[in-house]
Amino acid sequence: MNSHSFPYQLYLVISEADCVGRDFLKVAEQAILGGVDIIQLREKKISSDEFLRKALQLIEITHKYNIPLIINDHIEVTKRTNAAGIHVGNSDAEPTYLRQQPFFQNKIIGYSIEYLSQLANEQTAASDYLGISPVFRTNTKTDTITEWGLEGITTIRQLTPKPLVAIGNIHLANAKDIMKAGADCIAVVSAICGADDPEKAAYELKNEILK
Ligand code: TZP
Ligand code: MG
Repeated sequence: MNSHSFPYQLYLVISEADCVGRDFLKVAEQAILGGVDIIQLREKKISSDEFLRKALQLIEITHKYNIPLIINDHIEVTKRTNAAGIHVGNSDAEPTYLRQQPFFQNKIIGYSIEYLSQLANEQTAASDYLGISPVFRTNTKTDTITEWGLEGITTIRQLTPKPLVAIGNIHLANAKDIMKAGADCIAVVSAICGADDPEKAAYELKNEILK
């Protein structure tokens, strides 16, 4: 089922709202120059047309640098942009439903894990990577359930061979510990979008997890 390798270690999750006072496209480009390997556009509370408009702008940049663009929870925007994949949560469209559609057969499907019981379900089997959501509580997303912590990553690592993407309050000081606990990749919003210098922030994070 999972035919994708996941050769990404630093994952930027971006929205215009998280890049206050800045051009989110510039933030994305700087982040790529700093070492981000994969980007997710996660827009909430905007119309589908607006979401599509932003995704079409962002995919020009990700194409330029040959970086995959993942769309959060919006099937139409994923299809209309022919993005590299989609990320869904526990209460969004199911990976099994997506995978049966020809369009998604070779796309990257990410699936957030909020309960340990999800690991045994067919949704996990149908996805290409799992989001450990959140590893630490964060103000960026407050409607979360389990705070997995480092122990949670290690537990999940022992239960599945799927690539694990940790997200939630990850920054320079805890990034390496998260990888050591068993994550394959770290995903951040504010550590890059909220940094004075997004390129430098990405560069430092990448260096930290690779060393
Ligand atoms: N899913 C779980 S936590 C989170 C998402 C989208 C937000 C992470 O943001 P930050 O600023 O990196 O803590
Ligand atoms: Mg969702």
